[in-house]
Amino acid sequence: MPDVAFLARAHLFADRIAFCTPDASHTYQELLDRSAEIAVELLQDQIDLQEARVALLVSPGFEYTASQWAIWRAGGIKLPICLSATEPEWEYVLSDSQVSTVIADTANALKIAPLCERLGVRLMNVSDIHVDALKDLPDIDVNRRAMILYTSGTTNKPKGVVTTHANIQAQIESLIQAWEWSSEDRIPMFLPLHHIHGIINIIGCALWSGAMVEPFTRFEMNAILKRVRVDAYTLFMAVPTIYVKLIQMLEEADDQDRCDIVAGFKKMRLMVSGSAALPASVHERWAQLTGQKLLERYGMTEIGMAISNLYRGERRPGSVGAPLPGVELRLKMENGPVITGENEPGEIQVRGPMVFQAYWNRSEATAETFEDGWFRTGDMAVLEAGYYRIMGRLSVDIIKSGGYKLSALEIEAALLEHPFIAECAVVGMPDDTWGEAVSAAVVLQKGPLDLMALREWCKERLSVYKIPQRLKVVSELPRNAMGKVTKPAVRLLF
Ligand code: MLC
Ligand code: AMP
Repeated sequence: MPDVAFLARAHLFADRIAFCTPDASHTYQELLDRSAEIAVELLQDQIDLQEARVALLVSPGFEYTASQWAIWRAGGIKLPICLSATEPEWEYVLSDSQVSTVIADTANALKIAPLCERLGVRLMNVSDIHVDALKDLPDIDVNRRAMILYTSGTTNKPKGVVTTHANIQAQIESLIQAWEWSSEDRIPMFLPLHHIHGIINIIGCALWSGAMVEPFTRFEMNAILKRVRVDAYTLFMAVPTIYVKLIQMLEEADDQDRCDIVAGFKKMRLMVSGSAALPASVHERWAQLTGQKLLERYGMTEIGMAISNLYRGERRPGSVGAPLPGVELRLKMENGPVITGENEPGEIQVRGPMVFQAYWNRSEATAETFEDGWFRTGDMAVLEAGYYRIMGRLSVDIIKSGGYKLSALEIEAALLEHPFIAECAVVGMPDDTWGEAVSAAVVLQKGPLDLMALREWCKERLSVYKIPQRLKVVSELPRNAMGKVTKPAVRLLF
């Protein structure tokens, strides 16, 4: 069986800069050396981690990636976790995936130490890792499991999406071919590194190509724009909310500022939007302001990227384009036939080497999500003049806010723990900035309760992007004859 290829790729670019920040830059050789050191520390006296789960709680950048490579080189499975999650959310993913070790940087190690102690999980502070002697590391088969990403869905709790090294390679190679990545590329990285957008499309593709990444701890607009003004980047990848925020900023900027920033965007060879629907109006406004036609693409944690507008060819506002290299795609009616023509909507189903292996420890959920070997995305689309247009989701319980996928059921379960709340229903309402805004209708058993108080209470329990942005107190929830809450009617309450 062939070995994983990321190490061989890195050797090709050993002297090139992989990561660059205002304080330091690091070459591919440094990544190789540092990852070997961390791998030795991870292994202690073992020769292979044999797919032990190692959680990663490190800010984006050189140490994050060196730790990721170390986990892989030592034979483990990488589990990146959300830096801003609450302790109960961390506890859930660490327990569900039976993590053996957490690698954290100093700030995050302090935060997660009590939980690690309580769960009996080894905690390694990456800043403290210095080994005197390296040792042989195991050969890693490409079909070994490499990563678990937790994704929210139609169940109350998030599920772990397991991908192998082969899946990850297929996801990366498809994008490199479609978008013509090269070692001359330079890209800012400001998305969270516990989701595929940042992990695969940005860091994964960049490092496979020998390109340079400038990491930011979050979307630090001013710092990023400072670099855009001096033509620091050839590529830019973001979620629609970020383009909305950038448009607002450009519209408010004075003429000179706008001119300088726009000049930087104009020179980039490609700007991509994804993770949520890009409204055609945002696509058009961005083109008016910067001359750049955004390339919209469609993907999902379970499959990587599946559909993309063309790098050299049409970029149609409101459409996601055509299947990417290596992706087999079909539209199918629920409990009905496969759609063969255009203009008939159906569920997007995907097959190919990029499709994930399984949900961690959930064989039933895994089986349910495949139909005749095709992965069911749960997204509806229609083919129009050769391009796919996303029409929405089969489930009303999935919300996309600022590119994060959220489960209405998970948020409802948390809200029901509030001592004042007797019943609740959560929906995503259309929102110009966030795409959808988490909106909660509640029936109180005690009161009063306003949005500010509810948000404050939620902060201990839910990541901030899951916390309701709208609240409606009602005397009863709309229900059908069976007594089930009807979400379309809940939407009408807002
Ligand atoms: C931040 N806030 C959010 C939010 N992000 N609220 C709702 N939804 C979100 N997504 C909150 C903040 O906590 C803060 O709350 C207030 O909104 C304003 O914060 P901000 O500082 O202005 O926001 P910012 O930090 O700039 O974050 C916006 C963002 C971020 C868009 C940069 O949400 C983000 O990085 N999203 C990308 C997520 C992602 O990578 N998804 C890809 C999944 S993979 P308060 O209370 O403090 O005021 C996938 C597959 C695929 O989908 O196809 O790619
Ligand atoms: P996640 O599960 O977090 O990986 O999010 C994947 C989901 O994001 C998909 O199932 C879609 O619902 C949504 N998505 C991703 N890209 C797009 C896009 N370009 N347009 C509309 N929805 C998208």
